[in-house]
Amino acid sequence: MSSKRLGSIFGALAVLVGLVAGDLVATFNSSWSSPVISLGNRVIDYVPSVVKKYVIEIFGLYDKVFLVSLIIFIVLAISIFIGRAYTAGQEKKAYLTIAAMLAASGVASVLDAQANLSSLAPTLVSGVTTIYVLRWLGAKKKESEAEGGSLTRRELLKVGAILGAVSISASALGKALSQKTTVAGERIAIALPKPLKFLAKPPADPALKIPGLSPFFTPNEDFYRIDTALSIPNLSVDDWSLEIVGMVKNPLKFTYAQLSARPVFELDDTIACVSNEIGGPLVGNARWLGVRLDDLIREAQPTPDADQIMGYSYDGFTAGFPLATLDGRDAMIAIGMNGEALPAAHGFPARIIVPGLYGYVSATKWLVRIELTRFDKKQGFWISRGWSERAPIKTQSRIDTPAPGTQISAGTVAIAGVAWAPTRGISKVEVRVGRGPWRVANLAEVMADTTWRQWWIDWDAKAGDYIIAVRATDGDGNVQSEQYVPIEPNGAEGWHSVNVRVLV
Ligand SMILES: Nc1nc2c(c(=O)[nH]1)N[C@H]1C(S)=C(S)[C@@H](COP(=O)(O)O)O[C@H]1N2
Ligand SMILES: [Mo]
Repeated sequence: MSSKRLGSIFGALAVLVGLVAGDLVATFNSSWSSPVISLGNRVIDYVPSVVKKYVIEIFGLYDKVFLVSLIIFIVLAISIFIGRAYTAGQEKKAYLTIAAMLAASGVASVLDAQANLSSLAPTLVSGVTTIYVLRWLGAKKKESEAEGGSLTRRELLKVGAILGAVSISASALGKALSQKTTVAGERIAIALPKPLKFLAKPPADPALKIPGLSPFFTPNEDFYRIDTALSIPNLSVDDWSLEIVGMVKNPLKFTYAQLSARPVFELDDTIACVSNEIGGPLVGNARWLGVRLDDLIREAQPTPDADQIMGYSYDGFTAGFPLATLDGRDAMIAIGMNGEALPAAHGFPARIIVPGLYGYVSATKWLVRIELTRFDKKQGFWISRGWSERAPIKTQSRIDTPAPGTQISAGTVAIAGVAWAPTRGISKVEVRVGRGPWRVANLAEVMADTTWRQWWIDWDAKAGDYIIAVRATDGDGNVQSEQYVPIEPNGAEGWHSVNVRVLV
């Protein structure tokens, strides 16, 4: 085998085993992260302002995997370089490159939100392991050469198998350890406090009769997830606390037990992401359980010049909204979602929910601190990245069924979907098929203006190709406008439409 090739394999093996070792060590302490995750976190911090247009691609549901893969790919490319240098006898070059990688990873690690100096541990372990494995491989090679031959394919396979087995067991051990230390079990065991008054059960859900229509309550496992977290924060209620600080006369601090011992109430509220495209899936409705935010803020006694409420996540994310938003609406610190403790992905153990505001300016998950401050002093995470400082949810409507591009057979077809405009409510939804007239759709009964409203209409479909469009009117009488406006900087506008083919 050529020395170059051998070098590539040595480098890749050494760095891979090093990374696995770093990952394993990262599970030992909640303020430590795997080097790859820390590097990814820094990409998320700094890249969006440069490639603003692609933010949703970066933070969307699937592309975190892409980001992590990209980092691993780059690291592997560098590791091949390291291995080749080492086997070519340029040990200094190899060590310097390793040192540079460690420096990058070390800097990335100490910049994590909960990091301290000890957070360098995974990086150091990765580095030491990499160097150790590289030297071990180098020694094996020399051994074979001293015996007059060179490392055979067979020997190399053996070496690779040993390292593979070590890595696989180490990462399995890491998984087992991190599962043991996750709060999954603790979350299930939590008995949520009872509200003074339970909200009534909503009227019969039309989605039961209309296939394809979104159910009124989005099940937690289907609820959209958007955040900048590469690994979901794993917070135990035993260590968790929430402080209310900043421009207040009476700073407050609550443990989980103290917070959930306060009066709690239920709220049916639809939350939406500003990055939701027309007709997109980044919106959901839930029955939230929580503590009134206005009561807490009043108790903290904001100073007269405070004008912004900033939520801080455990992982460093921030979102701020006007103090004046607390105009009597049911903003809350939520601890429950659809009858369960908040799922880990949705902010366990506590998050903010403010009816009528997009998530990026309000809905801080893994909430640990609320700061009263001023807009001219502090900006939330997305504001310096080009998104609007104030962002009420715009009136939107979506066709759930028929799905775009489907072929349906002629006859009576249900056209149905959801429309939302929290906190204004929805007063009318109209549907247009082809060049036909706007027809007023049936609206599900709802109990609050903070939720979406399901709508449906029967269509006597005849053979042909059609474009179906929908528009909603909010509770203030404003009709959703046709003019397309992109999601940046404060939410998309325009009508949702789908094309369908009706067959005879
Ligand atoms: N800690 C934290 N909270 C966050 C975010 C985040 O990136 N980190 N994203 C916000 C955004 S942009 C949205 S749209 C909502 C989404 O909430 P969900 O994931 O529960 O649907 O959470 C908000 N809260
Ligand atoms: Mo969002």
